[in-house]
Amino acid sequence: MKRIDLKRVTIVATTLLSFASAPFSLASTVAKTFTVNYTKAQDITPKAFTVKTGEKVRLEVNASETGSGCMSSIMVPGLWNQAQPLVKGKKIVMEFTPQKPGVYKITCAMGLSRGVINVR
Ligand SMILES: [Cu+2]
Repeated sequence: MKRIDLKRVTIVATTLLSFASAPFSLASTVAKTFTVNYTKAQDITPKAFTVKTGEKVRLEVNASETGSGCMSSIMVPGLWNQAQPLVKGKKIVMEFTPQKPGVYKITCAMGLSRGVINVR
């Protein structure tokens, strides 16, 4: 019969435990959640937000209609750089933590402005 290496078992158990607890201790919590609605006629509403530097923000976009043409995607250059397509019934979730104060535009993929996020 093989002898169980207790030291090794302890190391494995400790490693597993640290992985298990990591998502709770490392993930920062969302300080503010904003929900906006998208329609073709009104684009996004509301269109202006104020947040604090260093606080994690969650921006949820509910698309009531599927976007078409130029404004059919959404992004926040400098805060969320990957354009997301606006698709009816789908919720887009963007989470970011602004590091520098300033005025960040909410845009389409080409950079046309449709709203702002003021970071104080
Ligand atoms: Cu565009």
